[in-house]
Amino acid sequence: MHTDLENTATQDKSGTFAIDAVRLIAELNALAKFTSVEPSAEGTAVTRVVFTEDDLRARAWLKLLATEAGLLIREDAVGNTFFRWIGSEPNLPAVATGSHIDAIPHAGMYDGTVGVLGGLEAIRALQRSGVRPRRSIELVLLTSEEPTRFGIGCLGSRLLSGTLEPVRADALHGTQRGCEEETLAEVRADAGFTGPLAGVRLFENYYHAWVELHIEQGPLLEREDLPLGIVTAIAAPASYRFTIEGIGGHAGALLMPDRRDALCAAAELILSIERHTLATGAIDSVATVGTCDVYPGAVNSVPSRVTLQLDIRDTDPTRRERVMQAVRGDVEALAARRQVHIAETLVNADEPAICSPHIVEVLNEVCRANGVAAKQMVSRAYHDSSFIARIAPIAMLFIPCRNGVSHRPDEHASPADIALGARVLASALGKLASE
Ligand code: HGY
Ligand code: MN
Ligand code: MN
Repeated sequence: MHTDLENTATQDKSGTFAIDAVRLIAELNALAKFTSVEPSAEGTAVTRVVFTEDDLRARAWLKLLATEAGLLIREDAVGNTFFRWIGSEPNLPAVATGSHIDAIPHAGMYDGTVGVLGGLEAIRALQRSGVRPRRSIELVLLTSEEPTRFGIGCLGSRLLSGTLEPVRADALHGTQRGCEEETLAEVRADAGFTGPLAGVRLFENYYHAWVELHIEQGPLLEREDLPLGIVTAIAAPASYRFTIEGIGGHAGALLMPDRRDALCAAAELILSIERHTLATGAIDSVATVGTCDVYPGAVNSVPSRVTLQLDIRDTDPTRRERVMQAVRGDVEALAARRQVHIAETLVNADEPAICSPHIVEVLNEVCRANGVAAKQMVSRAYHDSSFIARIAPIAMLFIPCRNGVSHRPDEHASPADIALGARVLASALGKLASE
């Protein structure tokens, strides 16, 4: 016999659960303090790179909160951490929610953390309401959603879903300057995560349903004055590394006609990427060269080697590939003209993730019951849900972020929007866990 969530006395009329917004916001502010960056005039700057002291301290703090909530904790070999509330029928596939707490350098305090702490508060709200879900409900902290340290995003969820080979993952080297020698295998072991990565993978339909709460990281909800978005698809991310090798030399003595300047060639390559992306005429085609490492990096030395990291995305992977083909044509011509060598390395090229129509409908039902208008939308940011989608039906809930800003210290979501997102999440998890 399982408790029918719909008739629980402690729910309010719309079948939703009271969120302790004060506690949730306080916990978000507390989590934001696990960072090494100086306070920024623009807002609460956070840098929390995976497996750094800040990350490990934040994980330990989160485990204390989860223990207080009576959740069972499991960590896998790459640090994905599972906080389970056992249901009345524990052998059924669980319902899960979660996100990430790692943050890129000088980022904001809401990207990922709203999904982790909002998910925890959603579970506590369900607990406070007195329900006992049929299916267990699990909060998941996913390791290294950001590509900062190892150059590939969603490391933990890729391994969970079998999208990244364990051997390749452990051999990944650091991509941050001065960390090129470290490997994931060493870094995760130093952080206390040992054991074979092959044991991380979860089987198909390990979860009955997965819902991730996240800030939109774009301007649409705020522009349309809507408090919630329901994601129907997640754009297809890809990333590449380009190494340009020329000939270095003395900035004074090496004459211009004799130069094979790697940085000038890199500049042409970056503009080629921008030009071909704009040329698609599609608003969903985006490309960014976010890092440019110049060697030897001295003002009076002609650059002999440059490494670029390209992040290119589209809702249509074939259109994304057409841009890459056009860039490759330019690369060939520019390498010949400038007599430099340009090597392209594929890091990842993923398909878009399609959300489960059933879970999308459950989210819409909950929004209707709460009298909340929600926008059906595509996510242009990628998320761990992109890869959980390979092994379970997923959907995402978005809340607005001020001016659509993210990955910056002035990233901001309002307490009211965060609380509403957690409230709708709680109701959806409760419904899905009673299926
Ligand atoms: O880059 C992304 O889309 C995500 O925020 N890591
Ligand atoms: Mn991010
Ligand atoms: Mn994120």
